[in-house]
Amino acid sequence: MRDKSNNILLINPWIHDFAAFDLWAKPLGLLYVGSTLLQFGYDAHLIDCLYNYGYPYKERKFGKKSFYSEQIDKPSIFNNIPRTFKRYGIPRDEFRRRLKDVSTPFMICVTSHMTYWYPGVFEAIGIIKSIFPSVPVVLGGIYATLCHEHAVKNSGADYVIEGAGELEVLKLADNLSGNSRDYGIVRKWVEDEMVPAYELYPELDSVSVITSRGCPYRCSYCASFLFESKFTLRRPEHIVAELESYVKGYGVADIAFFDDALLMDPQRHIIPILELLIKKGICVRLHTPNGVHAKYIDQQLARLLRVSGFRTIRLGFEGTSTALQKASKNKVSCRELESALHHLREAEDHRHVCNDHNDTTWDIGIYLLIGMPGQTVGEVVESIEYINGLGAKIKLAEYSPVPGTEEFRDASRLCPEVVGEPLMQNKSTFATVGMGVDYDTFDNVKAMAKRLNARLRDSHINRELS
Ligand code: B12
Repeated sequence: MRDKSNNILLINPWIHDFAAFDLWAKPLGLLYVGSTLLQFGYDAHLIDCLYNYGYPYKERKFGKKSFYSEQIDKPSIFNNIPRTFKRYGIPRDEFRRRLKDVSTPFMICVTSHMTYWYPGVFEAIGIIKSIFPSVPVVLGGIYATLCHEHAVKNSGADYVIEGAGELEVLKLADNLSGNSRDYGIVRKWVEDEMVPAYELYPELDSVSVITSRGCPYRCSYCASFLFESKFTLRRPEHIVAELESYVKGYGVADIAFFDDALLMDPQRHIIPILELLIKKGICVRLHTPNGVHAKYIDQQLARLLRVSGFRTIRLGFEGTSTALQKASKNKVSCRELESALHHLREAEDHRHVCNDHNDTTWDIGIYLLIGMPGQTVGEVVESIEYINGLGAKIKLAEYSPVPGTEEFRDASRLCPEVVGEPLMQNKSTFATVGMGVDYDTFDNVKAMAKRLNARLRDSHINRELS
């Protein structure tokens, strides 16, 4: 064993973007990496630039938050976008102060999320290097995986690791510190026992969780398969024990599921999870900020979602165009969407497990992907009107071209810059330059959806009052 520092520093960097909201987001990948390091003998310390650490933020519905933010200069490539650009997260000086407060680590792990958020990653690495010039910096996560070469060339990290990082980081830490061990044991623990290292936060009012890895679907616009080629489900008892520990141990009020396919194989997975949550009387608001598959929502599942305490449900929908439905390998048809909505509405009369809560509303919205290559404005408008006609809330999701996906090829033909410059993969940017549709048109489409949602809200309120 080494006699030097045993400390590893974990960093969740800032977001640089036009907009960012905290949908109960925690850097899950980094927390899993941290959990592995802690389990196998290292000390870990976390600086999460997106945690508020006492800085002001606005509270939104169901514990959602706005991040603390400061306006910064736009990268020049965004000059034609008439919106302000911000650094979301703690001030730079706070980050510096926190780095100086930790005892010198022997390795620093930095995570990354959206590919187009790399400037926040680079900024963090630059500051880290100015304070700890000789400590190796390891970069992993979504950007590091999807834009590996870009990260190797430009990030300033000493190591850039692709894909799942638990084992790789432990091997590297062992290597740097002269340790050796049986990685079969580690692999087994990662598969069966691991939970994210939430103990690294001073306090928590919400957490995000993942109950499965990978995705059995191969949607043409999604890169999930590049992170995990296999779809694996965790054991329901293990998941419920984890959720219970957050509610009882930290007193969290909100839990968000970050799975790619939460409802897949319902009889084996989500149904036993929800039944167990209900049986144990665990009272917490549950959310799926990531869209779920409407086709699995039948009467039984809708009631269980309701009774177990789900408050935010987002259904993924590729639009009314059959060509786009095909691009998602027919993940959801109009008929399936209508049927799911029907069951969810019918389930609304059921009380959920926290009967002491006065506010029992649930927030159901339908994600509609806009700005896909080949998608026309007419198709988008038709889909918006269709969703509104179903009496459902429209949540527009602007398309981000994701490297490694089938759709990326088409996107790069329309806008070659997306290949070499990840900033051009920003969902806001693409709407402006990529598809030959101008920014105003997208703004008008967004305004239309907003208007229809407002009208729908008013009609619900009127119905409740009458
Ligand atoms: C949950 C999720 C969200 C959540 C939360 C996001 C967040 N801020 O955390 C919500 C719903 C908010 C969201 C929103 C969006 N998302 Co999203 N999301 C995901 C999803 C499904 C899971 C991410 C996750 O938490 N995985 C679980 C953890 C455990 O995995 P992980 O973070 O990858 O960590 C592992 C490794 O990466 C690695 N690792 C991580 N950190 C580190 C650090 C070190 C040092 C090392 C060595 C390794 C390492 O090890 C970890 C453990 O194995 C991914 C798909 C996917 N499967 O990755 C898409 C994904 C990231 N999202 C994507 C997209 C397109 C979007 C949206 C643009 C969709 C839209 N149009 O609105 C928005 C963008 C939001 C914004 N403000 O710009 C794209 C990426 C786009 C891009 N260009 O980067 C993905 C890849 C899906 C896709 N379409 O391919 N998303």
